[in-house]
Amino acid sequence: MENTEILKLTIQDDGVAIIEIHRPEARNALNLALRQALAKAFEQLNINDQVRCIVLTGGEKVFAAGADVKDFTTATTAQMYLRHTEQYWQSITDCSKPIIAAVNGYALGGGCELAMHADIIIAGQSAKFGQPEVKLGLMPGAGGTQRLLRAIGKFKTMHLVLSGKFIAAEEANQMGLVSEVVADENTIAHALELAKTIASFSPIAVQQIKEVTNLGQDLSLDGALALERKAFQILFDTKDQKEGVNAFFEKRTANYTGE
Ligand code: DAK
Repeated sequence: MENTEILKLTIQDDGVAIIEIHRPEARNALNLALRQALAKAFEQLNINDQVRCIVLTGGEKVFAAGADVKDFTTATTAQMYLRHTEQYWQSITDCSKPIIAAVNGYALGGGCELAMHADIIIAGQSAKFGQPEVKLGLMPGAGGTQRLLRAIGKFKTMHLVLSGKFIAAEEANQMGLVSEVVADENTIAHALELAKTIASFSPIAVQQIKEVTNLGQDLSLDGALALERKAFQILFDTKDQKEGVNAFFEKRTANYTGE
């Protein structure tokens, strides 16, 4: 697995991979190189059978302060278009394995959007979330308006994206923007523990759950329920499903092989 100066990758024996953004001098701002490295990391981890769950973090101090605004000082519309940075975000969206964002410190702009690409967000108590693009004469461009809308509803979203204000982890938790708030020093450890638990389950069941939950939110209820039912039925053709049920009755820990 490739480690770069700005992105550290670790794959543990328990099936958990850790991606750590490391640009402390710029508060982990997401420049082009970082976005490309993130995309590559997610693509690699997605096809690595040893990896069953991914923890994405910015380390102990800051998650990410957004896009690197130095890139914005002279950029033209055509240049911004031709960068096609949506392809890098898409590599994260396309990852079939569960992603847990472990957020300490600021998750702003593209950083908040990055956290929202995860499936579960664990926030340290001092974490701060926000979409301050409006203060720069801009607006969110990597899903901020739309993912917030789906997570916290119109009025909380409008409040955040129009005011640019930062909110604390507990407020974000109450809104439904994060999954859980923990003590700052426990954020990464807690995310790793949760990832380990998820990694111990059947990877097919886990990936079906992720796929159906994500697809379902943009479908009609009837369509989404049918999708869920079909995915549920498909799992009966896996060895893991039989192993899970047998292990329950044999009062032992299931050994899921991903078949
Ligand atoms: N970009 C570049 N450098 C940044 C940065 C950023 N976003 N945030 C911080 N830095 C740099 C600072 O310039 C400073 O550099 P030096 O002066 O030391 O050289 C260093 O990091 C430390 O920053 P501060 O001195 O400001 O540190 P503080 O702890 O006092 O404050 C802060 C931390 C994160 C609250 C503050 O730095 C801040 O407000 N940063 C800017 C946050 C922001 O506005 N973020 C939104 C950026 S716009 C797209 C998709 C998405 C996007 C764009 C396009 N497409 C699909 C095309 C996303 C846009 C954005 O995220």
